[in-house]
Amino acid sequence: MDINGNSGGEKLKVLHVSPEMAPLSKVGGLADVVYSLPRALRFMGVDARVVTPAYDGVFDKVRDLGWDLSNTRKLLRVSLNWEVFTARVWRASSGDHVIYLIEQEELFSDKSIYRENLDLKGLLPFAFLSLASLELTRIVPFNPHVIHLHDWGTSMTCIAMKWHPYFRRFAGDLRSVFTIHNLAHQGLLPADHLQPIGLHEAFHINGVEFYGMANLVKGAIIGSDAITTVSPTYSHEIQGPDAGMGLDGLIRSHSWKLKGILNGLDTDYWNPSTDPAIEINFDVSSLEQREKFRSLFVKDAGLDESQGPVIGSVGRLYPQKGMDILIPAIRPLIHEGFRFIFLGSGDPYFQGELDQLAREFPGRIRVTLGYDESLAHRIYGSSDMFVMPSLFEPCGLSQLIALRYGAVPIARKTGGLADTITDVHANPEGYGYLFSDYSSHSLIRTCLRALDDFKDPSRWRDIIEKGMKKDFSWKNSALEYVKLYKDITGLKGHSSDSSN
Ligand code: NHF
Repeated sequence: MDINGNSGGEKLKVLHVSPEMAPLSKVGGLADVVYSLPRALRFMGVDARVVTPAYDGVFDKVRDLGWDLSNTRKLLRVSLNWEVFTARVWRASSGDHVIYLIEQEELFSDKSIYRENLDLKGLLPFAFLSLASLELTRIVPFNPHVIHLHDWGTSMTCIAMKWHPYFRRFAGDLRSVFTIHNLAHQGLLPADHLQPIGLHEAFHINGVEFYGMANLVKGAIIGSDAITTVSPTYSHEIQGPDAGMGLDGLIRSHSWKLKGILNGLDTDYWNPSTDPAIEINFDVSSLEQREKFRSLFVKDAGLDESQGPVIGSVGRLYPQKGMDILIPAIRPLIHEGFRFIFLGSGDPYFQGELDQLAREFPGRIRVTLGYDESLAHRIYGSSDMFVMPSLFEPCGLSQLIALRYGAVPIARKTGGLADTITDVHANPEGYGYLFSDYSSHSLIRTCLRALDDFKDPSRWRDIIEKGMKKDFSWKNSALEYVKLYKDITGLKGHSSDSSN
């Protein structure tokens, strides 16, 4: 393969299938990856495209972004639950980045994307997207070598390529990659949901069967040509009982086709020197500008003007994110002089606890429930420290953003956090703080370690600079995906191929 991803003259073609893609639709980090990975791949000469649903409001967003949009006038038809569903296919493009948008009002009306309960009605949109993506390769002039699937919601594509009476014919030349972004979501269904989506032949011990239920991720682990997960450490953790969530044995026996590839960051979008959400832009060589922005923002946010550090937190308020060790740590840390700024939503219990703390400590903790993209940017650009005490973290994008924006991460040593943060006290080149034990006590001790360093301005500046200089762009990770695609397709390059 040459540097442009061209393999012996033929361009590698990859279709990414995902229920969410930023900035058109987003629930979590998956949406960001599906936007930025294909762009990075295109930069390497791979023709990487995306197929994703056109939920309500998506066309307006495409227009607002100034992307091109055209109706391909092609229709997709897939029969599910003894009914034929028809969808229109739109082609959106931003520069050379091509996205196929599937418009199906009945199935893709729910903007919240994932439902609490995976009943048949909740499953059909995902089944449609999974199967229609295969059909798409026949009706648009794009015939991929690889179909790249993301999480349980699109796992039915490779399950169908193996066990669906009609869709198994697609397995011929097409290879599949299944990426696990979060093994906590496995697409667990009652077995009788399989017949209506045509996947009943997959219901056996070497297919999707899982203690009498159907487990879609299990089927994809077996059915795909390659499995990836979003950091090397998480790829090891899911082979053990804690993070394996019941699938560790199966994953161990398929580890020959498993690879951990770290997610990258869209460094054009997440750039503190050009970010329009930040009133005073800065970079690593102008940290005094950051300091000015910090003073401005801390005041605006209603925090008092004391000397202690501000800890930022942006993300979903779920147990996975370590909220149950973070919340009990807040009071003692406030007494040590810390201030907090939270942005997120999720579990009503955690929301209530944070609200209560905000009432108890006005000026010391500011809580915004919900999501506000511009506020998120400002929190990254102004906090002294950024906390991520996750129970598990497949990759995590927030710590990468925090590093780039000069907020020093304090995180639990798990998954992608362990792969991307080097502890200041474990390594002279360190630029963050890690702890292993999942407890409020360890978290507090780690914050106090950071506080000691914070009190020494030149040391603190050095730590910030080291973090800001780290390169977490997609460059290296996209190259690893290119290698993987080549391996599974057998599309070998020239002998001069630098990536071989
Ligand atoms: O970064 C995108 C994201 C990860 O750690 C994150 C997670 C879900 O939990 O790959 O997926």
